[in-house]
Amino acid sequence: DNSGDDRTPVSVIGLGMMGQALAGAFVRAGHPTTVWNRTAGKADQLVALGAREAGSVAEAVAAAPLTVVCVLDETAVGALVEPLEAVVRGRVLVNLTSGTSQGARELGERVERWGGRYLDGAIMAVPQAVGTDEAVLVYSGARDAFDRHAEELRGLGGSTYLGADHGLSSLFEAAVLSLMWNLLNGFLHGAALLGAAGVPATTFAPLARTAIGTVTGWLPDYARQVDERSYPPLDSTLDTHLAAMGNLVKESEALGVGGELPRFVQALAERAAASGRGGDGYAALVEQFREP
Ligand code: FVH
Repeated sequence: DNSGDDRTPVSVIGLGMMGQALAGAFVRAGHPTTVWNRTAGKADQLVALGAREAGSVAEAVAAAPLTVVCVLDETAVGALVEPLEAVVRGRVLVNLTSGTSQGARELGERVERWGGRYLDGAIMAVPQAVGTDEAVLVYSGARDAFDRHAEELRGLGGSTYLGADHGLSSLFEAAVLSLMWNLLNGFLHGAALLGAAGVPATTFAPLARTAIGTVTGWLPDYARQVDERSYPPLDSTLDTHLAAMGNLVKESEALGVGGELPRFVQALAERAAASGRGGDGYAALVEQFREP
């Protein structure tokens, strides 16, 4: 039954691309939904679908036991939350804005000092995926608030509770973004190399997908080695990788393709080898990140 009669009212602060998608998912799931955005006009479509537009952030928060905030950055969140001391008591604030773990902890401390419950979260999905199982959302902070609103949050996508530390969601988001950017940079560097020889990126893409799949399969063993801080070579040694890294640097230079990325990778491996890890497996490079 999506009539809205028995559904928990929710509020959404921030109606950028992501906020619109979040509010839209709540409206479609039948939740009486109150929305607010700094700039007027962005609520119109949602209002046409049945949402109510609040005149202020405080009015929006007061309208529901659960408020989701999704704006540009944590500085904007800090300013929006400032006047909420009087209304947040007994309510749950979920912040899905990208930020830092320290910022999340400070905001959590502030909201809970005011008598509210705070969940920090991260969305690992594009707006189009919100409301489907393809969207991955993670939350950290007040467990009771996560449990109380599990059904509402589940309506936004697959939801995972990470732990009581408010900072965990931001840390997971940072780790996933690091992974994605490094993966994409590797693909784009490879595409530039092949492009210099006239090979289109579309020809490279299928092989790149296979290589990413192969690396994905290595992750469980690498993760175990990282946790155990022990790196016996599983496939090849760092010294073998180092030789091939030299080829990548040479190819990049010969073809006039930016060499910063391969030189950085080579420098990490050289440092590891110089510290006596040349006979270890690739996962030993984690020590170069742990102790830069
Ligand atoms: N879009 C995506 O794919 C992702 C994926 C995963 C993580 N995010 C994060 O979500 C946050 C919002 O992103 P967004 O895509 O909705 O961003 P915009 O479309 O640019 O909308 C930004 C909204 O923030 C409002 N805003 C900005 N500054 C302030 C402020 N000082 N006070 C109040 N509101 C502010 C802005 O309002 P307006 O410009 O319309 O008045 C928009 O509503 C972000 O953290 C992503 O990293 C997105």
